[in-house]
Amino acid sequence: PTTLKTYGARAAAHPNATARRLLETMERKKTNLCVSVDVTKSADVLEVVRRVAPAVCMVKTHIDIIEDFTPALTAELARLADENDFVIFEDRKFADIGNTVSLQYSSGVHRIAEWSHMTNAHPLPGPGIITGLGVVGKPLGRALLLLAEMSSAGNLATGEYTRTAVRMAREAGRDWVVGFIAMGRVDEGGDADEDFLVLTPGVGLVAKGDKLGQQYRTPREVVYDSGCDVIIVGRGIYGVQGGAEAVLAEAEKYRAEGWKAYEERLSK
Ligand code: 5FU
Repeated sequence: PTTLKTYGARAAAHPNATARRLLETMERKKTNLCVSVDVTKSADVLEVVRRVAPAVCMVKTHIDIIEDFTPALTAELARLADENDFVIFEDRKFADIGNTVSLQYSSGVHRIAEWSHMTNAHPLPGPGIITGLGVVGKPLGRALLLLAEMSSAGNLATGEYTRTAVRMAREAGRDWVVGFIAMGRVDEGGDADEDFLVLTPGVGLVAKGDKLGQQYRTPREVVYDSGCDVIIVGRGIYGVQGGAEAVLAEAEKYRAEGWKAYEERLSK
């Protein structure tokens, strides 16, 4: 199964350029940590990203929360990604018909497809959402994730919905849909050479949740027990007390925990 293969071996066999880049970076930097930079000023985003860069394989953005957005921000993020060897994931959660999402992905103020290596979509509207985003993203070598599950209490992405999301990903092909937002290995039972990435938010070493339904598990629970590939951590890292120094130290703590859990999983 996928969970017993190294990130490096998976990189070598992957048909999608962005998935390959991510898996190679994970192997090279020994990190399965993605930091979610959910702050609302451009300078603060860049400050967090510069701090955590050595510890991450990926930086996740919500570009629509930035109050002072200009294209200089995304240009600088793209530059930092190349300089520091990480992948950018805009957590856009597209959820409309194919024609609309292709416009939302390519156009508007944010022009997401220009700078974000990876993005994600809800399978809710049906396969047209995958095709519509693919018209824009495939020629650029981008990658798409489907939200098969969510971390928040009471969410509706369960059971048959989750199974249908996995079926939609298989039908779309791994050269475009490279994996899932999920809480575990939703892709069990696939072909031997199938390789989906599972990226998992709701990760924290201290808090168990927030007041708005977020639910946290530890890196070990996510990577070792549940077989996920990438841990996504937001407030647990950028929200830590103690300023900029403490942010990198905290990121390094999550990186070490996530990597240890991965290494132990390989010899399960
Ligand atoms: F798809 C999902 C999900 O199911 N749960 C999430 O928490 C995405 N997220 C995102 O991960 C959410 O929008 C935040 O950007 C991030 C988690 O942040 P936290 O501060 O670690 O709770």
